[in-house]
Amino acid sequence: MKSTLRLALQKSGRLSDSSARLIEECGIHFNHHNAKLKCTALNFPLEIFFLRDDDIPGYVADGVADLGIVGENVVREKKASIETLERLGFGRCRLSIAVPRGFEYSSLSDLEGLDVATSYPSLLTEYLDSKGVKAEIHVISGSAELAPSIGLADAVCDLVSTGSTLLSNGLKEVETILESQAVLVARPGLSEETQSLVDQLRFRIKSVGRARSYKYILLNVPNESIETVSRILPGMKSPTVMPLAIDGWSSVHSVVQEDEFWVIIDKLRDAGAQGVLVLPVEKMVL
Ligand code: PRT
Ligand code: ZN
Repeated sequence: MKSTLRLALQKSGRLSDSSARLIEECGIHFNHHNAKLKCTALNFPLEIFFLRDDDIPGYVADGVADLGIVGENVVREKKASIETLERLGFGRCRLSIAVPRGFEYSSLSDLEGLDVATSYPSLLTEYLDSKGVKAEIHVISGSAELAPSIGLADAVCDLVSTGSTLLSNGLKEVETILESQAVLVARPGLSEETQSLVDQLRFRIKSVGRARSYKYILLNVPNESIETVSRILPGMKSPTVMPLAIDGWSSVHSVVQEDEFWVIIDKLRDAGAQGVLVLPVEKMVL
């Protein structure tokens, strides 16, 4: 029997849409109806399981699924024997300690002997131990940020992305324990056939990831500036240069990294570039 890859995704939550979109951008199509726990991809030997994020590391470690997409925070908290294959660039957040705004905080030792509420007891204990601080950890399953206002704890340790939840609960962030994002995880010791499917999927995921950080750029330049522009826009090998229908001008095509984009644009303008168009890159394969 031909082997099928089994991938666990979050059923419904912050990672669900981006995880499903990533698989679609890998050219793998599937019909997912909300009520279903499982579906089969139409054009790749892949079965997708939809689970609670907290269960994903365990299911992958136990071999119920071969791969999973889940937050690094969950992977690290659960300590399952799984391997992180790729960081996926979405679901970014940090696990932080926060205290009430009026708390005069100068260092972690200010938490000595106090009560801290969290859903991440293992990561918090590890962090406090590594700094030699002893605090009382109260495990709660969600909404840790409410704990200080109802007298349940003196501080919290929870995920933060924009910081607005902390702000609206009168808390301030004082320590970051972990920076997290969604990751692709796998069970070690896969069969050769399954491993080869994992490699194919990883190759596609990498191509999609690379493409996301690049933009395709087209611009018109006077011929005497082609050399300068080619130095500014090295592209993958070198830019494509094509003559325009009017004399003395060329169209230059290349790719640029998004985070360098605005610096590059200023240099191109100084070199006499005009009519700059910027397009998304769908995949960057080899
Ligand atoms: O039902 P299931 O168990 O599957 O989902 P869940 O409710 O446990 O998790 P979910 O969907 O909330 O989050 C899934 C994953 O998204 C987390 O494990 C993180 O890896 C990632 N992620 C990214 C976040 C956040 N950003 C985030 N902001 N997870 C939770 N939050 C919460 C945080 O707990 C706090 O309540 O959002 C609030 C803070 O947000 P800001 O923007 O106000 O700072
Ligand atoms: Zn969860």
